[in-house]
Amino acid sequence: KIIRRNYFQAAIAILLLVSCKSKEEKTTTVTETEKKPNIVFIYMDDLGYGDMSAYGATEISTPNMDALAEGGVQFTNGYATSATCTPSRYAILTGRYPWRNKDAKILPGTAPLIIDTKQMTVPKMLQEEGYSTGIVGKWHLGLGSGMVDWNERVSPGPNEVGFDYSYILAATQDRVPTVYIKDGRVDGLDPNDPIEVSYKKNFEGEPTGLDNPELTTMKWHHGHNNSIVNGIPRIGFMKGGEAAKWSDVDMADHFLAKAQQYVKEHKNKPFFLYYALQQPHVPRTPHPRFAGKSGMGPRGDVILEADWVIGEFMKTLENEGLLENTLIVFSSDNGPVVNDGYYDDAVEKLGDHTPSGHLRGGKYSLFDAGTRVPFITYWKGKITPAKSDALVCQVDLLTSMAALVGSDRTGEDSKNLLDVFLGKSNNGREQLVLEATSRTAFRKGDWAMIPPYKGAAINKWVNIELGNSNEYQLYNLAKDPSQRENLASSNPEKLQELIADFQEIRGK
Ligand code: NG6
Ligand code: CA
Repeated sequence: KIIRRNYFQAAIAILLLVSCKSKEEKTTTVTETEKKPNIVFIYMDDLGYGDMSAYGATEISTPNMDALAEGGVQFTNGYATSATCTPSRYAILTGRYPWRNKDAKILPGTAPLIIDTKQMTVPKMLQEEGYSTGIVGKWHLGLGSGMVDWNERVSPGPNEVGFDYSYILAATQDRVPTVYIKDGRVDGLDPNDPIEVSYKKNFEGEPTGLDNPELTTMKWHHGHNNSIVNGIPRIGFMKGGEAAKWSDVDMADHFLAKAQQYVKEHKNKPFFLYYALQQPHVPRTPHPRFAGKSGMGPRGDVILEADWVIGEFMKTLENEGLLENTLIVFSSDNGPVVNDGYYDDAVEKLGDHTPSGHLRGGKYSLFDAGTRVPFITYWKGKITPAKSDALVCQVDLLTSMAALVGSDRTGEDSKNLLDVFLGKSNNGREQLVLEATSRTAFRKGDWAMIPPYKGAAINKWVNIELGNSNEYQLYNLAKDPSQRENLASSNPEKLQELIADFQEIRGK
């Protein structure tokens, strides 16, 4: 009997070896004998290409973000799909261009979930490969399927599209409901003080930013004049849920603690953590430890706060012995904006800082600063530090991460750029469709093409050039990264080439 068992065990061992071998040939990166790496996406909200010292900022210092850039691959042509949040977040999770989904635009806090629960996502793919999956931070992809009762479990949401654990803010820091939601339930809700939320009308007797400016500690500039929470007027109306309301100044610490706890609790099994910070989106509410520290007003202060948070999070990975087995992808969901609806000194105290760096435009823009963002991959001991000018996009992460962990899942618009992300190759994408508030443009090689669009050239509220023009625009980004010289009429062949390729993907 014993001998038979030994034979049996030996046979299994041989089978395992053989299957390892064939897997190895197929994928190269992770063999069955190696523990699969943890994957962490650190995703900033509205951090611009020029907001980090590693990307050229001289007026602000971001040592912890820079450490990722200096120890990893720092991409200089790394893109979000979109110049606003919801569509970029849709794409990073689904590997699908957001303009394929008509609902992928800036969502109110009451919008239904816009990811189909049958859709493949990064966390679902990783669940299939045995990963624990968690999200901490900003969601902004909708919740529920229509009429949400915030006093019941809200679903479908992150848990239904691949996350085992979710601790989120529903939409944005400036939108109601201003509460955290843990696995679909409002955290800390007192059942005797139910929450009501509306984006249509106020609840009787509730103060608003419009009617009660005397109750606000931060003044609204445009929009943002509905319900007041913690002295800050928000978008949308909310009543009740007093005990569950978040503290804005503690949000960074709060999410950090959740992210650290997640890492500690899941370190024995491969995990994926999508850590979506809220900075430097409005309202900018630095913890008092950081208030005034940048000399640039709250926008600079929350960038310093976020930098500190990232340093603390990295320390946790290090102390838990996980750094050598964790791939970190750091990026931002869209380009920068200085005044996004509140008087918060961001404009007055900006000084010589240029959040867009040398790029044109910003958040909401089809010019490059709308979508070209800081983009870094970091893996201690595995990635050789380098700067890469390969064209990469967040939409590529699904297929690339699948290749990393040995899954054959792919995303509809997601390219396998694993070797580029690991710094072994410089062969990025050839082309990329860019999106800004439902308009699209095209990048191919060094060239950027913006079709004609009606609408204002500049959004005066936020003071950003949107890219709208009656003419086609064509720029050579290698020679003219600031998109100053429109070459459409002097280079009609290039223009036609880009229009044709663009239309093939985008449809006419
Ligand atoms: C806009 C808001 C802006 C910001 C943005 C979403 C107004 C006037 N402006 O509608 O402040 O919240 O939506 O930003 O309400 S994003 O980064 O989540 O896309
Ligand atoms: Ca954003």
